[in-house]
Amino acid sequence: MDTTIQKLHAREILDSRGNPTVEVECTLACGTFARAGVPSGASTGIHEAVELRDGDKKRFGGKGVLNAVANVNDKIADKVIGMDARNQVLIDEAMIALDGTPNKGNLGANAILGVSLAVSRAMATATGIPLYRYLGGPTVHRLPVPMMNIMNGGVHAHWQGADFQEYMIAPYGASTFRQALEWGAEVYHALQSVINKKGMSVGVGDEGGFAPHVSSNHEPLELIVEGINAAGLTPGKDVGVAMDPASSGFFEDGKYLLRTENRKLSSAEMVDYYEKLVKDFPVVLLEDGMAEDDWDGWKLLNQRLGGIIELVGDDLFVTNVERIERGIRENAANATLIKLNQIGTLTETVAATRLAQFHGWGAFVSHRSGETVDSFIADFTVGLDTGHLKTGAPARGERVAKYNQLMRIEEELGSAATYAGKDAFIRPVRF
Ligand code: 2PG
Ligand code: MG
Repeated sequence: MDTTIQKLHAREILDSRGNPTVEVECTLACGTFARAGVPSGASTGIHEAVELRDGDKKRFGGKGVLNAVANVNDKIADKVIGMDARNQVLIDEAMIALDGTPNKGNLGANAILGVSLAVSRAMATATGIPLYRYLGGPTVHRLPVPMMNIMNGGVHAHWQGADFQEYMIAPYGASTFRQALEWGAEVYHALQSVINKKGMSVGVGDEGGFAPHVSSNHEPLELIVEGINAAGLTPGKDVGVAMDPASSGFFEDGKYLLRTENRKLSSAEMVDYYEKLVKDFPVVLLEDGMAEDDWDGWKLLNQRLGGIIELVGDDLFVTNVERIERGIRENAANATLIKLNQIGTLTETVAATRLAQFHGWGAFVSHRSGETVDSFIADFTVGLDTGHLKTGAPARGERVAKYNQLMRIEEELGSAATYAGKDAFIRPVRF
């Protein structure tokens, strides 16, 4: 079978927010064809790889990606066509070298990632091996806990809801992935009724979670606990909760600014705030509790809560091995978020995931707030056996595309499939 890359073609498509993004198609000499879509964040960390946007205000308010598309169709195609799709690492390295910057600012991480993912999917398709198995090998069999974001705030709700960006449910008490998803959808709908009955808005944010006006950042947790109970499940036992405050977004002049509560907190006070939430609610995971460069705040948070719950760095680590290494050295967290487009190639994303796993850290795979229907991260999560992922509410096509793919994988694995459940989390002390 000839797996030489014969053709690469990129185009501009729309993402789930109606903004342009990159889609790449790859054709191999044997005739195999595959396509990949690139996601896009809103609460992007300042240390992330560069998402190349045209800046031409006459198109999409400057958000066009025609330059990134041209970079694939011209420069990257020139380099990569003729290479063997078996050599993922060499292909990714060739693109990194061609870009020549530390942050992919030249070609754009959105251009590079589209090619990286399309090539690996083409190779998996050519071999007839499902993508999750191509990525993970013959022994993969564990389905992740779907961390469903059912209440949205922060920038994902245009600062109309809570200051905290994401409130997730973790149905770790289920016995299969399918059951976990069923519970999640039931809680989502029960929460909708709870919110509706209170006369609050049931409009949703960018990731499909409800985004009503609230007067504090613990109110969403109260509503969610009510929703879990209303769905006939037990908070803490069947379903836990998790949060991504995305606190870099409300860190100003060295203080955490909670607009809904009219309060400004120091790092130490913010840690106290989280400690109380963890005491009052069945929280199992907290992502980006502290801001992207507040290393001292992170260390304090990890001292206080790192032995009880999973503390995930997103903007802090940006899927970058150098930043994760520093986090491990300085004991600043116990888990890292994993987002393919924060770093820009499959090879580097796998390296970041493995680094965390080798050190006993959690690796929590994530979608972006701007998504396509590409479900690559579903296969990636099973292949790399990360035990948990977040990909939004159990609603909206671009979010359920990933959850539905995981149900297909579970079905295909049949009796070999297991569900990560409580083992998904790095600090099971809570349970
Ligand atoms: C996050 C993500 C995904 P965004 O902060 O974790 O939920 O948001 O894609 O906007 O960075
Ligand atoms: Mg985050």
